[in-house]
Amino acid sequence: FAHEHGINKPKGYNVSFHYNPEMEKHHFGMTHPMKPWRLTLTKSLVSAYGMNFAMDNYTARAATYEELTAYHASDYVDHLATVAPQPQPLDMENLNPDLKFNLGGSDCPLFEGLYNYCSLSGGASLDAARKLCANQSDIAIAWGGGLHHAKKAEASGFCYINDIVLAILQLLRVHARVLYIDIDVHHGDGVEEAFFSTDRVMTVSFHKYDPLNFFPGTGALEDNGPKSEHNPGAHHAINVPLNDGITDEQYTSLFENIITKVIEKFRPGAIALQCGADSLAGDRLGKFNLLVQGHSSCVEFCKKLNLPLIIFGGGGYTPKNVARAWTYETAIAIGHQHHIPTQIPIHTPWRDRFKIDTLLPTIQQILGEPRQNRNTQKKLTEIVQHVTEQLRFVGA
Ligand code: VJV
Ligand code: CA
Ligand code: ZN
Repeated sequence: FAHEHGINKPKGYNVSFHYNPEMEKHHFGMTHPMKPWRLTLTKSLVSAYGMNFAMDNYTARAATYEELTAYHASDYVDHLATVAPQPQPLDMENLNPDLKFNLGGSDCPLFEGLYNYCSLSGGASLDAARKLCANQSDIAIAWGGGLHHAKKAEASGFCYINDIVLAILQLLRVHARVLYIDIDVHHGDGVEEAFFSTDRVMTVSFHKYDPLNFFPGTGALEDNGPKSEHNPGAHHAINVPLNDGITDEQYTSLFENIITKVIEKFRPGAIALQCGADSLAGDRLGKFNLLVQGHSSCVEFCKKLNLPLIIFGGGGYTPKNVARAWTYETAIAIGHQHHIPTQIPIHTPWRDRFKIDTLLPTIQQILGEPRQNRNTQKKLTEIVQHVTEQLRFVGA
């Protein structure tokens, strides 16, 4: 069998895939939008395409207590490790939230096996980061990570442990500067906050911004890091606030324009890319008009920069769309995107869950009618102008 003899795996370019099937066994609650099962659907589609033969596949281990406390407060991690799971709430309102760490409310419920789930997500991202550090992977993929809202001592927005921060801390051991890019529809506030005071990490988040109506309400264009000129982190947070309905064309051009300028000035040694799939059209929480093509063009662009690249998952609340995007992005990582059939393989487990039998559905297939685009060209030009001005303060 050609596959099993590694004939499909090009020598000299390594992609590693870090995944643990135990993650899917955890449930946030019946109607909670976060479904760990989307990781199983993704893995099943990646395997159905045979992509596993072109990558190094690792069963991710759980992160240790010491690894988690490299960023998180030990009293918070202790609490996560020992707190009793609460009975699944019957409705959205929860009467007894543990206010100390923002645990136990409807966004961040205390479900069975929570600590295991958090450690597995952290372990996958740490393994991925270490493969890059050791020069054993050119691209390392951890779809179970990307939980960008978690704070040092607080859960937030479906996130408990910030696996991205843990992974970037590893990358900083061997790279002077790391660029963090976040295409989840939500603001990457937890990662921004963790590296607020350093000039060794630049964070760039693209997100829907509507402070009163959309979570987490931060990430305005003008928020670029500490205002004090004496703080090295000043100007090292870039925020790209967007409105509903943005299209592939607008998003791709904005992304390439901004990231090109950022790379030129910041000159990172490695890139960490959070690929939250809730920025896709048809997401349960997000309201953009992005297709798999537009979303994945960000991955393709980052790959072409030829820097060590770690890719995380993140949000994504319509599992079939999440699996399509993350599968296509896996194909980009291994360079198979132009060679794979767009029709979902007949032998794909849970094939019927995809409803539409193509990997690259059109906006009409997904939504019928696209969402109204509330992004004007004028606003997007203003954003690029502001970012360009911020970057004048960055670099030698
Ligand atoms: O908007 C919020 C916070 C509230 C309080 C809690 N209620 C339920 C909603 C309003 C102010 N939270 C956001 C959190 C989004 C997290 C996104 C995470 C990521 O994609 O960036 C990275 C993984 C929010 N939006 C929608 C919901 N929460 C939501 C939560 C539910 C729910 C329906 C919607 C929780 C439980 C149930 N339904 C049953
Ligand atoms: Ca984002
Ligand atoms: Zn999100």
